[in-house]
Amino acid sequence: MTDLLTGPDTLPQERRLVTEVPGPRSRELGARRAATVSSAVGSTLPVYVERAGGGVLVDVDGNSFIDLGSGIAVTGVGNAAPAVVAAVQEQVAAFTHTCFMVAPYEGYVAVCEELARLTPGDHEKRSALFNSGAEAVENAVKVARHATGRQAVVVFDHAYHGRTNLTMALTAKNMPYKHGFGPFAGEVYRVPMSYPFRDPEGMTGEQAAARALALVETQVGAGNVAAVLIEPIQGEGGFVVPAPGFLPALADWCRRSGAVFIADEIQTGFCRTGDWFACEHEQVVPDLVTTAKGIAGGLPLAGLTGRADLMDACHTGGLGGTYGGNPVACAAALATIRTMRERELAGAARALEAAMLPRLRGLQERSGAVGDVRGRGAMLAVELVRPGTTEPDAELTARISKACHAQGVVTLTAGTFGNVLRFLPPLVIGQELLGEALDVLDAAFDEHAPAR
Ligand code: PLZ
Repeated sequence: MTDLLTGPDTLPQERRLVTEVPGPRSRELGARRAATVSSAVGSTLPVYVERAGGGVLVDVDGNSFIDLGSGIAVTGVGNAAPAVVAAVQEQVAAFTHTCFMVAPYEGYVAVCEELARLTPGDHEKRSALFNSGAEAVENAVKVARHATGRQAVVVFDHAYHGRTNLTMALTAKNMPYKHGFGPFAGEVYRVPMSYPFRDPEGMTGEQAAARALALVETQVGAGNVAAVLIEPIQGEGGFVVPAPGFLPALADWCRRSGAVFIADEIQTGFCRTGDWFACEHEQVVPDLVTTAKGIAGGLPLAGLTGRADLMDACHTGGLGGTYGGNPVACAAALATIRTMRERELAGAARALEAAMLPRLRGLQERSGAVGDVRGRGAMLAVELVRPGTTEPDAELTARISKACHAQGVVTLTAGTFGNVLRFLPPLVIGQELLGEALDVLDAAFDEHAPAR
C-alpha cells in the first residue's frame, strides 16, 4: 500500500544515517541561517531537508529520517503524495491565482462541497476558505459574533488556536506563543478543560463540563456568549483527550444558550484520529468547524464550515482575503481528500493506533516516567512525569526527543508543561518503518528514562 501511495520514483522508505546529525552541509546552512533568519523562528530538527516522500525526510547530507511528525499533522497522505503532486502540477500550469474575490474558479467550490459532505452533521452548510489555521479560527469568531450579536468567546486551559493577535488571546500558553506580544484581544474567557490525567480521580466529562460552565454562567453570563471554542482533542496543549461526555455537554449547553459551538479540528481533522473528524467519535455536531493542516497534503489551505444560517449571516464581502482558497491549494486538497477516501486513511489511522498503543503502554510498564499514554488514531502521546507523581518532566521529554532525532527519527513535543512526547505519523507510513521508529524510541527510553 505504501508503494502505491508514495509512487514508483520515490525515496526508499528507510532510516539511514550517513553522517553525524547534523551533517556538514546542514551545519553550513545553519550558519547561513543564523546570519539571516530571525532567531525568533525556531526549528525542531538541526538538519535541512532536501527531499521527502511517504514517511521519510531526507536531509542535505543524505540522512533519511523516519517522520513521526508529518510537519505537525499536515502530511497525513504522506509527503509529496503522488496524487497531490500531479494535481498541483496540472493546476499550477493552468493558472496560479486570480483571487476568488475577483474571478472565481471551480476548485474552491469543489473543496467547499467536500467540506459540506465530510464535516459532521447533515444540515445545510456553507464554507469559506483561508490560508492558515489561525485565519480560519479568527473567521469563526467573526462569524459567531456577527451572527449572534454577542461578544464573549469561551476557550479552555491548554488550548492552542494560533499566533495572530486574536488567536494568541485564545491560546492558553504564555511561552513561547504570547510572552511580550500583548495587549491581546478582549472578550476572551478561559475555563478549565477536562484533563483526565490531572483532574480529580473519577471526574466524568459531564462533571468537568459543569465545572467549566458554572464559571461561564457566573463570570460571563450565558446570554453574552457568542461562542464556545474547543479542540476536540487538544494538540499543542498535549494531546489532551477530554473525558467522554465533556464535548456533548458543551454542545448541549451552547444549543440551550444560543451560543455557537466551534470545533477547532485543525490538528485532529482529515482522518488523523481515525474518523474524518474527531467530533464524530461522540456524535457531536458542531455549529462551525475549522480545518487546515491535513486538508491539502502540505499546501497552505484552511476552511471554515458550518450552519448555513450562521455562515450566511454576514454581509457579502465581509469575509475573504487575497489568497484564501488559492487554486493550487484547492487542487491539492481535492487530491488529498480523494486519496484519503480511496485508501481509507481513517482506517489506516486506526491501524496505526492498534500498532502503536501496545508499544507505548510497554514504555509505561518499563519506566515510571511515563505517567499517561493517550490519544486516538494516529494522534498519540506519552506524558512524562517524575516517577510516582504527576510533576511534569520537561527536561527528560526534551532529552528523549533529541535522542530520537540523533538516531534518525523525527519526534515532536507538546504540552503546557513541555512534558508530552507526541506522535503524528503520516497515515501512509509502513508498519515496518513505524516499528523501527518505535524501536529507536524504546532505546531512547532505556538510555535516558528511569526504570520502574
Ligand atoms: N488550531 C488546533 O493545532 C496549529 C502550530 C505550530 P496555523 N498547530 C501548530 C506553531 O508553533 O506555530 C493550530 C492548531 C489548532 C489552530 C492552529 C493554527 O494553525 O496554520 O499554524 O495558523
